[in-house]
Amino acid sequence: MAPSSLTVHGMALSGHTHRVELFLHLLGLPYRFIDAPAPVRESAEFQRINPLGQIPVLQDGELVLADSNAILVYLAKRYAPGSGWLPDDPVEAAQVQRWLSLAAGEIAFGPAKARVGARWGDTGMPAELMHKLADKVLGFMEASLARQDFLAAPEPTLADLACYAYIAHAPEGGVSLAPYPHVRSWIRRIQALPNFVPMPE
Ligand SMILES: N[C@@H](CCC(=O)N[C@@H](CS)C(=O)NCC(=O)O)C(=O)O
Repeated sequence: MAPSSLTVHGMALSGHTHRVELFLHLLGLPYRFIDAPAPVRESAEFQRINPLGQIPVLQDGELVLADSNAILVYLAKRYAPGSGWLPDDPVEAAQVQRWLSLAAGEIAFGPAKARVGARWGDTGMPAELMHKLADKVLGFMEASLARQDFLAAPEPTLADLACYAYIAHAPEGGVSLAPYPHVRSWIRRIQALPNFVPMPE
């Protein structure tokens, strides 16, 4: 199905935004990007499209959809139905959901928050907790990627896209990837996908 007109509200240094832009690039879907820094997100106009005041938000014609992982699911179902991005196999589908939950939980509050703390200042979370979450999720990722090339299935899925940016950029938050060789190989495999776009350093 051809897109009506896709718009992403986001920020270039947001890993949540990056996963959406990455998937749009991998699918070859053109879109308009609207920058939404804090003053924009706090405006009444923006809060009409996402009352939580968060980016990313996708607009597709009349549809307005917030939450990066929800947007990935929508794009897969709408523009890549039946593809491996969101597998039908019950176990693989469950594994994708597990990693989407980790992306919204341990990864968001671990390595992603540690990066925010290092780059932009106080996160309101103790550094020790962020690093503990990062170690926990990276250890689990390392064990999973020792068994197969991608997180949820033998081929890349939404799970890999949702987890990529904040793991690849974890060193910006003082989280070293040196102890995780399988994670580092996985990062290179994602970067080798056709039409991959990086998140700026
Ligand atoms: N669950 C949301 C989280 C998005 C999120 O935390 N976005 C950050 C930027 S990376 C944001 O908008 N923060 C502003 C705020 O929470 O007020 C998603 O996956 O889209």
